[in-house]
Amino acid sequence: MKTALILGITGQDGSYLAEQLLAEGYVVHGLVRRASMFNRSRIEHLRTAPASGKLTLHYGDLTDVTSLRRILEKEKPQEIYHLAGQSHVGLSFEIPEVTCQENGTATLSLLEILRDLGYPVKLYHAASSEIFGAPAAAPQNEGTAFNPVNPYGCAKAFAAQLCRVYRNAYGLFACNGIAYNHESPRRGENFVTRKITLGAARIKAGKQTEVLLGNLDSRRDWGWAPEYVTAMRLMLQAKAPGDYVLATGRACSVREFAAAAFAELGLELAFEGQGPAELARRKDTGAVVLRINPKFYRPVESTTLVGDAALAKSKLSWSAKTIGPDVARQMARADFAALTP
Ligand code: G4F
Repeated sequence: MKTALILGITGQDGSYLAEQLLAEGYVVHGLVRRASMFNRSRIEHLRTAPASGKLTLHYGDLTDVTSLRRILEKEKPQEIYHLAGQSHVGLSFEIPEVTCQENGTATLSLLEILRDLGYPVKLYHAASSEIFGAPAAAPQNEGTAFNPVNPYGCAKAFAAQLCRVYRNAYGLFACNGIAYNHESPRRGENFVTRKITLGAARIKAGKQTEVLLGNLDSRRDWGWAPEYVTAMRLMLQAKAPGDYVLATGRACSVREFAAAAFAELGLELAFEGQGPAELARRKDTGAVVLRINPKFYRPVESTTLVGDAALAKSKLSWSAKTIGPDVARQMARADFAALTP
């Protein structure tokens, strides 16, 4: 029986990964930050499920090296999935130091613990397409040069490169999953996809009147989170450690994503900036207006982020199945279903 430790188990990816590992028969340990309010809604169902005896949560923090070391020495997981840290790119401009401590320095501390651990362990590190930032070419693959354009991307690039260093210098089985955006109904509500699908669902249910967004022309390679966590597990079952791009290979704009989500719920959508005459005409038909608020713009936007996951396909037999507008439709349906008894 394998034992895994998930850092970031209460997040979107951590919760799906815990489900998949428990279904595979793993014993799963998760690190949970102590907070005055419980933040375990995404894994609550696992704590009452038949396999709940195989799930143990530990209070701890990535930045608390001693407690992390203690948990590792006691539980001796063969696989560690490092998914924790401040993951909002826009917010990383506001809190760059916390972002770099949690995503950068804390990863280095973890690597240092693993270097000294007296038994073999495999590490999955959640790197990100944001390490490429403003890449010279699209699509990007594992050989594309790092060129981050925000504090979050800088921290992830630092941590991803250190995983490579520890792999080469100390033979650590460390893998970087260079994941592009991956979404689901468990996505945090301040990421653009969830903001859109939850907004559409609430408008449909008469609980909200408009959605305020930033850059509608921004394009992202959006996939389906449960598929991406499968790739994380597969990476640690491979014979040798490596880095893998996880992506759909297709990008769509925020505007297109929103159009798909709203259409799925039978709502007509008008975009601010469509021109006054067109906007007035659409409003007359009862269309919902999607408004722009400059506060959601970023000082610098990442560009042309679209991934080539050919290596994951050939080495892990993994490919993304759910792509951009389909992700939007599934999320919108799930959000509306959750609002309507
Ligand atoms: O949903 P987002 O905040 O995701 P972003 O910045 O691409 O980052 C996500 O994916 C990365 C790659 O996998 C991860 F590393 C990272 O941790 C995170 O999971 O924004 C997507 C796009 C951006 O271009 C943003 O400018 O949507 C644009 N956008 C437009 N209006 C907005 C909004 N983003 C947010 N969060 N909120 C808006 O109102």
